[in-house]
Amino acid sequence: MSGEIHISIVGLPSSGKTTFLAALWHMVREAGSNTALSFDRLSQGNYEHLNALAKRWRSGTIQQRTQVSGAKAVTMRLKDDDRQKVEVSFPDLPGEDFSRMWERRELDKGMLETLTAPSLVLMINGDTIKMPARLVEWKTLQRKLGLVPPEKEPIEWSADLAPTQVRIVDLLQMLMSGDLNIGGRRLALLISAWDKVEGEGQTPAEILESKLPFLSQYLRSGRDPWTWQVWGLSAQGGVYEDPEKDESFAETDRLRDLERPSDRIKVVDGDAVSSDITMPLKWLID
Ligand SMILES: Nc1nc2c(ncn2[C@@H]2O[C@H](COP(=O)(O)OP(=O)(O)OP(=O)(O)O)[C@@H](O)[C@H]2O)c(=O)[nH]1
Ligand SMILES: [Mg+2]
Repeated sequence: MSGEIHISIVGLPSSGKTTFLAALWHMVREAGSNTALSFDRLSQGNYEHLNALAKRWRSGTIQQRTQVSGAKAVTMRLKDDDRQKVEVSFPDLPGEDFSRMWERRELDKGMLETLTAPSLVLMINGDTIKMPARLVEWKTLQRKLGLVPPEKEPIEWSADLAPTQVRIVDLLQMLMSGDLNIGGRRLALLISAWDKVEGEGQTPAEILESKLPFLSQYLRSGRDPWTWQVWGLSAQGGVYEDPEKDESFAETDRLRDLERPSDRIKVVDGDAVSSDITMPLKWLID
């Protein structure tokens, strides 16, 4: 590996993209941290944005929603153990862009470069997976709870009622067709907010299988040439506080009390757990 590598981070709104970048930048800059990819040197560019994200992350404050007009490309110069250098650029895009792509079948020309990157990080927030409700069960439950008046109007279909995995599979198929089809690509699937799902005692592959069976089947079927792997990622280690809601949690205090901020991070690969948030990136560019 050498030169410049474009890695794009894709994911629906609030899937954890900006938090991932914040934790990554903090960790490669933290004194004494030991990661598969490490910080090489500053190159020309604007690090203010990354520094601001990392500062916010360290303080235990949730990231602001990325604004449609506020998309920023960030570039990091990293190196691996063999001192091979790589310049990784990640556009920090708002999830709304991906939602819009799905809902309106529109492709913003400005997103073309992002969407044709040979390596993708796909984030899915493990805490907010919208599961497909079996209609029959749903109806029965509603009736039992007395929520359905006898002759109620059917609820009109709207895009935001669609299950997470339906949107994701469709996005992945769009990435493999038409102008976006550049052939085989690598996909690192990160199930974020892992601290919220780990209590279920399942591996990331098992969560994929049980909570996102349609996505799992799509990827395993090999219908589209993805080389993929799944990780669990807790980029915060737990809940962070929203200053707009005046939140203050004991859990966040505990995270702030850890000796090194990077001790908050958990990257889960099968049964193996580490705090090396660069592992999925290392896999992507190897
Ligand atoms: N518990 C927990 N929550 C997390 C973690 N990582 C992200 N979140 C939460 O997920 C929400 C969304 O995170 P963001 O990083 O802003 O998501 P995004 O994909 O950049 O969202 P947009 O900019 O709107 O597209 C926030 O409320 C975070 O606190 C984590 O490791 N643990
Ligand atoms: Mg964001």
